[in-house]
Amino acid sequence: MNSREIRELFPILNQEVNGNPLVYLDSAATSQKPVQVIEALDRYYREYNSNVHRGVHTLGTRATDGYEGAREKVRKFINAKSIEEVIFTRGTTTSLNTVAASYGRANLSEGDEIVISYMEHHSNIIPWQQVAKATGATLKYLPLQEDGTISIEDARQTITSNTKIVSIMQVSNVLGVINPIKEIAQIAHQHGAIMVVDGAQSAPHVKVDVQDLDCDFFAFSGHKMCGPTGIGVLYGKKQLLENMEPIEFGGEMIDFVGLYESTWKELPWKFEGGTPIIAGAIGLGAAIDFLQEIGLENIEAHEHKLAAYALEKMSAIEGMTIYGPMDSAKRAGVVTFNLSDVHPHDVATVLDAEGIAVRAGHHCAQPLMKWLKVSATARASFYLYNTEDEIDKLVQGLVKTKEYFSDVF
Ligand code: 7TS
Repeated sequence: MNSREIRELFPILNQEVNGNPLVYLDSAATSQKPVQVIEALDRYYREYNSNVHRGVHTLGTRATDGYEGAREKVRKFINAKSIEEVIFTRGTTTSLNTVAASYGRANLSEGDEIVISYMEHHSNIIPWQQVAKATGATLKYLPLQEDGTISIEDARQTITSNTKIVSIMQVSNVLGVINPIKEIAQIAHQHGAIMVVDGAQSAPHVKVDVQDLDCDFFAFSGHKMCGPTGIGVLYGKKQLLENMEPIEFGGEMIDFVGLYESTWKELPWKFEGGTPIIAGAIGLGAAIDFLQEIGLENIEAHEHKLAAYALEKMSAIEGMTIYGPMDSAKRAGVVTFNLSDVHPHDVATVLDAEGIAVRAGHHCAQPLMKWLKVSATARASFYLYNTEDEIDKLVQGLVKTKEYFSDVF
């Protein structure tokens, strides 16, 4: 499938915004959805909407098959050993909070250390701050190199025998850098710590193999990988999940309920209290089918090409500051920048008038903004449906922005 054929599968892209063809460069916030996913959701609600795991009736069985079939698709997608290791959640945020609240609270005490990095998303910072406060553990930050990458040497220095949990993003939503998760997991394991991976920006863009990474937990969101909002995944190694307590209690997750004591279902259902996100999971399954048809290696190669093109064209604009490594091999399809003294919100507003959607702000990474010594940045992020022609439009829009605010240059 060429990129024009891929674009045609995304109906939303075929529209004008403010009188210009839409150029959607905000996929790191949420990706657009192909017809396959929209139709899978539509089919579920029109043809077999029903609750799961309870009915003998035909619709209930079809819904259960759809929901559990999606779990098997996720298992294959990340190469987990069994479906017991695949828990459906609301998204990356819920997945990381589950690990912190369940594993963290049970396994941390005073003197223990949790290691994260300066580039983490708030979802991979605050749950650890909270569990550190509750248990007396200490939160430690892996420093960044000057270009925003993590060095193995720094990981060796920061992770010690006191470290119990290391939690790092695989791909940064701001700098676009791809972190050496496999090597960091090895260091964590040498010290008896577990490795948690925030895969929100990697699962959509690079081939993920949780067994090869040898991570203990891996969290990601469906909506950033062509799936619906409200569905995500927590992968965890079976022996860890088996020893963990659920954090939500109620229907669906129980085996037996007495007046004062109850017991839980087996994995993975003990972590899925309440009516699950049935349509979401089915939609995510359709998204995975779609991504695999295109091929993750093709998506990754396409994004590297776009990132290289964008870095080259954007860095030629006078007054442009691009954050993160300039070597496109070190990054995925995210380019974060500031244009001279123009506030990033003004940059995004002028671009929006041209039909170009970028994000401006702190990108839920305030500690990283502090490290970069800025309060905010603008960010263009690419996915399989973006083209070099759209990057040309972005560059033209940025030149226009510069002219518009020429008094500040
Ligand atoms: N981790 C990373 C690395 C992310 O980029 C995001 C969302 C999350 C966690 C949280 O994911 P959620 O699906 O639970 O919300 N990142 C962004 C972003 O960069 N712009 O908007 C959301």
